[in-house]
This record gives sequence, structure tokens and C-alpha cells, in this order.
Amino acid sequence: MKKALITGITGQDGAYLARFLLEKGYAVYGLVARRSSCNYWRLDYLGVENDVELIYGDVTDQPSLINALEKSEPDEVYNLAAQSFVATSWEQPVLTAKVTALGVLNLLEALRITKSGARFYQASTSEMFGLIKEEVQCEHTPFHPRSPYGVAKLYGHWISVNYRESFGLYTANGILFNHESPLRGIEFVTRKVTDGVARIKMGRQKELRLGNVDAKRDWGFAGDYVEAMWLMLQQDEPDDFVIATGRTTSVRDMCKIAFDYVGLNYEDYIVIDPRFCRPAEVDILIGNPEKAKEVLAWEAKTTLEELIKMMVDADLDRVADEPGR
Ligand code: NAP
Ligand code: G4F
Repeated sequence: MKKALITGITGQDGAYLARFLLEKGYAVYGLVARRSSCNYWRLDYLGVENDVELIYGDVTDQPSLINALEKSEPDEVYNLAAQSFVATSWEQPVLTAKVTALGVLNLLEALRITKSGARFYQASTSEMFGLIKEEVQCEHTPFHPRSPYGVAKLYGHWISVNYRESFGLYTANGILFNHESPLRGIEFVTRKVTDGVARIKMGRQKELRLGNVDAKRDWGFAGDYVEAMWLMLQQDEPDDFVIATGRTTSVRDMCKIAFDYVGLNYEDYIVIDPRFCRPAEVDILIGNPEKAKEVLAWEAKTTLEELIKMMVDADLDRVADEPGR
């Protein structure tokens, strides 16, 4: 039986990846950072909380990573742990660097120290393209990150490439464009919108305050994207891949899709609030997933309309379960 260690297993992608690997017959271990209250709700939502083995550890604490590798003896390591919210990276830039940049180095060094032969997946991001240098971004598009998060991820990306080139480690970077789901954190814009739509529809909220609704993103479904992570580690040679849908949509049009679905006009509810605008914005992202299609035989299956419908439905259920005022 193959064994996988996932850092960030309590996050959106970690939960979907854990379920995916369990379905493939893997023994799944998850590194969990100690928190004052339990945050296993995503694993619980997917019904896998009792099927994974959790090991306490933190990507900023290298001995804990060595311990996790020794306990799990993995064939594959998926490094999904990060301070992943772009807006917070301006408020906590040093923490973001320690977790999102140096955390990658800590884990790569732990792999070297333990002489683990595990294949390593690094969660790179389209945020690294930032101020885009090509209209459609692919594996060769130059990077220009626009946030402390994007800069930290760029370090993680290159140190992963460097350990491949320097030490022959099997490291693969997935340059994933935005991907969402009912398990998305509420602070990210799609989930903020689908939660807001559900609350407005059910009379629990009157308006939805947003920042830059002209920003455009290439949004896919997280459940589709975790398969691409796994496929990357099944190749004979390690490599880097863009994972995207190839379609870009503005925040404004995404709002329209969500409000239309419940029969409301988004223009009646959206309020622009400068508090949600960023010091430097990534105006538009659109990925070219051709290499993933050719080499991995991977393609996004879920349309934005299907994704938003799935998320609104989940939020309508959640709001209905909340006690009324
Ligand atoms: P997420 O929901 O924010 O999950 C992040 C995970 O990292 C959580 O499990 C979190 O634990 C954990 N974590 C944070 N700090 C840690 C630390 N110091 N030590 C150990 N674990 C720590 O993010 P996601 O959306 O699933 O994304 C997964 C990865 O892909 C991230 O690296 C993200 O930057 C990257 N990525 C995401 C997207 C996207 O659109 N979702 C696109 C490209 C790349 P707690 O639950 O305890 O906080
Ligand atoms: O949903 P977002 O916060 O995601 P963002 O910044 O694109 O980052 C996500 O995707 C990256 C991949 O490209 C990941 F690496 C990263 O970890 C994360 O998962 O914001 C999307 C867009 C931005 O342009 C933002 O300015 O929506 C705009 N926006 C407008 N109003 C808002 C809001 N974003 C948030 N979070 N909240 C708003 O009220």
C-alpha cells in the first residue's frame, strides 16, 4: 500500500486530496499544526476524518517535519501548508515568509536529512505571475508577484526546482490557478459571495461589501485540481505544470452568476468598500493548461456555473441550519 503525507490537510485542498488518495487505496497521513480549537471540519464534511492519521507538526518547526517523515515513511509528500490568504500577507508579511517560503525549505531539508526517497509536490500558484507578462500564462511565462504571499510562493517554487537540480530530489511544482469549492475559506471572494447570496436570499443579510470587482480570475473546482497534483507525482520525470481552466471571469460577473442562480439582481446588493481593496492588485489571470492536457491527460471538468451553483447550494443548506435571529 502506498503512503502519502499531506501538509495542510485541514485546508480546502488538503481535505479533497486526502479523500482522493484514500479512494486510490493510499494510507494517508496529515501534518496538523496545533491550534487552540479543533479545525477538522473539512475532513469531517468529506467523511474522511477517521480514515487519516494526523501527526502534529508545523512547517516552521523542522524537527516536527523530521518526526512526521519518520512516522509516516511516505512514498509521496504533498506540501499544501501555507498562509494562503493574499490580503493577510500584507498584514503579516514575516509570518507569510516563514510559513509559505521557508516552510518549503524546511520540508525539503527534512527530506534530505531523513534520506527519504519520497516524491515531493509543491503547491505553487498563479499569484506568481502577478503583473502578467503574457496575456495567457503558461509554464514559461516570466513571474512578477504582486503580494508578499506571491513573493513567498516564488521562493517556494524556485527552492523546489533548485533541490531537484542540486540534489536530484523528485520535486514537482503545480502552478495552480484559483480553485474553489464549498470547503473554501469564507474570506476568499467566491465563498464570500456564495455565503452572502445565501444569507441575502434567506433574509439574514442586506448587502454584500466587496473590493475590486473588476479583477478577473481563472476559477476551477478544487475537487478537479487535486487529481492533477497526484498525476504530477506519477510521471517518470519530475516537472512543473500549469493547472487552469483557460477561461477568465471578473468578480462582477461571478457575482452575477451567483445572484442570478437564486433569482436576485446582484446590482441591488453589492456595495464597493475600499477596505477590501489591496495595496497592489493582480488584475487578471488566465492559464494555458495545454501541457497538463498533453502530458497528464488532465482537464478541468467543472464549469464556473456548476461550481458556483454547488457552492451556493451548500451555503443555502448551512444558513438554513443556523439558528434564526
Ligand atoms: P487553505 O485552505 O488556506 O489551507 C492551508 C493549510 O495550511 C491549512 O491546513 C493550514 O492549517 C495549513 N497551515 C498554515 N500554516 C501552517 C503551518 N505553519 N504549519 C503547518 N500547516 C500550516 O489553502 P488551500 O486553498 O487548501 O490551498 C492549498 C495550497 O495551495 C496552499 O499552499 C495555497 O497557497 C496553494 N494554492 C491555492 C490555490 C487556491 O486557489 N486554493 C491556488 C494556488 C495555490 P490550519 O487549518 O490549521 O490553519
Ligand atoms: O478570492 P481571492 O482572495 O483570491 P486570490 O487573491 O486570487 O488568491 C487565491 O488564489 C491564488 C491563486 O491565484 C492562491 F495562490 C491564493 O492562495 C488564493 O487561494 O481574491 C480574488 C480577487 C482579487 O483580485 C481580489 O482583490 O477578488 C478580488 N476581491 C474583490 N473583492 C476580493 C474582494 N477578494 C476578497 N478576498 N474579498 C473581497 O471582498
